Amino acid sequence: MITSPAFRGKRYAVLGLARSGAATVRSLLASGAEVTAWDTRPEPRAPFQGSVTLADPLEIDLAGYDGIVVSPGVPLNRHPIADKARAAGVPIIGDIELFAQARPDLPPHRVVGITGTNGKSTTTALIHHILVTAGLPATLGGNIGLPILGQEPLPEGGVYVLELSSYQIDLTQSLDCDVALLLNITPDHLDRYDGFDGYVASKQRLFEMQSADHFALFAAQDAPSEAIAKQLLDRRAATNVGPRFAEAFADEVDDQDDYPTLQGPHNAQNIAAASMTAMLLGIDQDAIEAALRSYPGLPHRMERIAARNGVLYVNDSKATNATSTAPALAAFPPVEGGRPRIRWILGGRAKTEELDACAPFFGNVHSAYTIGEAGPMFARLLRPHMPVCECKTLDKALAGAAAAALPGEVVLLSPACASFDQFADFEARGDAFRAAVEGL
Ligand code: UMA
Ligand code: ADP
Repeated sequence: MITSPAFRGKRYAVLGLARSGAATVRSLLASGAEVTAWDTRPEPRAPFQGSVTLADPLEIDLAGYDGIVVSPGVPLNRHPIADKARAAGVPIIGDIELFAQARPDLPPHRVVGITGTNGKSTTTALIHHILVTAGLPATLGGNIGLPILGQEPLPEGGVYVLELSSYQIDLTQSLDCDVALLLNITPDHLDRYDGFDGYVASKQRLFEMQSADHFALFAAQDAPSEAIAKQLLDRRAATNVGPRFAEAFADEVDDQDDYPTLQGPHNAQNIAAASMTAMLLGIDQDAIEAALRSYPGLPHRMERIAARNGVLYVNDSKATNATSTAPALAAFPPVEGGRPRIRWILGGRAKTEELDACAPFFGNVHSAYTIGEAGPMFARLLRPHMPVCECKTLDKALAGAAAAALPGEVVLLSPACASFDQFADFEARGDAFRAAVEGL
């Protein structure tokens, strides 16, 4: 685990004791800090009985605390802890900020921070794979599921590759990434922000924390990315403050056919972004290409689970918004002169009441099978374009799609929704899909 003398003798309140909160408490205790910890659910509190003071930070006097460490899943925009901490003058931070504060005592290293609406985990894992293949000590963590404070410190010359959600950036004030990468920005997580502008501003803060000899890398030419890049360029031109500017272009990716786990137009963006990051870190082109060829891929992202009776079953459970589902639909066009071949399972808890990003690829879909809360809304949107079965549950949707699918077709779970209405998370949803396919 990562610990730091910077935390010794300090007092922290930790709110949220799931993955990141639990790792935070362990690191703080091992560093010699005094910890008050809380989770609204009793189960995550249980392991800390006896080792910390268990108390709700909303119920205690916060005077004298050095920080309130909040989990990214706590909705700061509406949770009363935000006002209470402000009133007490105690900073609200997250585990990534604690990592940033621990950095001066770690062996000399570099940090890559990856953010964006879609493609973060793929690109984070890909950058990590390139670095390790090239022989550098590297570790990955953050929003990809692995709290960074739970990782072993790297030896000198190591690279920490951090996937950063906007929630995590909101809780971070001093992370100066050697390379900060913005993949793309489209509407997402709007329940946590004051409109789309608030979400964009959150992403922008990653670059505002960078110093002048570091790189801000942009991989998309969408309007919000360009606006952030322009502000950085203007600021640097006027004051010489802020990071150096770099860009990656998906349409300059050659030989994508040689990278079997990185197919589809969205992965061209991920390849371009990861390759440019590696170049900025000094990795040579041959090593980068070798790693692109051997990248094993991540589960739940366009994961080919099985081929049964000529029907391919694909688990893209991680596609939790319409923009991330669009490339999955694009990846299976009709075979020459043929009819559409996707049987599309979608639905869950919708982020927005539309499927506009997917509309250009409706012609690739034979029929839709809707599930979850968004099922009726999606059925209404899709009926003018394709046959729709309102199946309600994943099991029924898969059974219906599998029974009807003909050889050459693809049964695709790419839900364009969060999973929380019916599953613990996207991984549980993808695992349920896999189990159901295996049981066919
Ligand atoms: N809780 C309270 N009070 C509240 C609200 C929540 O006590 O008012 C407690 C909950 O009971 C729960 C904990 O706080 O025990 C929630 O913490 P969490 O949801 O932050 O869970 P972690 O396991 O710590 O996971 C977090 C990230 N979760 C979120 O951002 C929602 C994980 O990202 C990340 O991998 C992990 O830290 C390790 O760094 C997941 C995610 O879904 C993958 N991210 C979102 C996404 O990708 O769309 C942003
Ligand atoms: P994130 O961690 O940002 O959620 P992932 O790499 O886990 O991103 O991919 C999530 C889903 O988004 C995948 O299932 C894939 O369909 C889609 N996706 C991946 N990369 C991109 C991209 N660059 N642009 C748009 N969609 C993408």
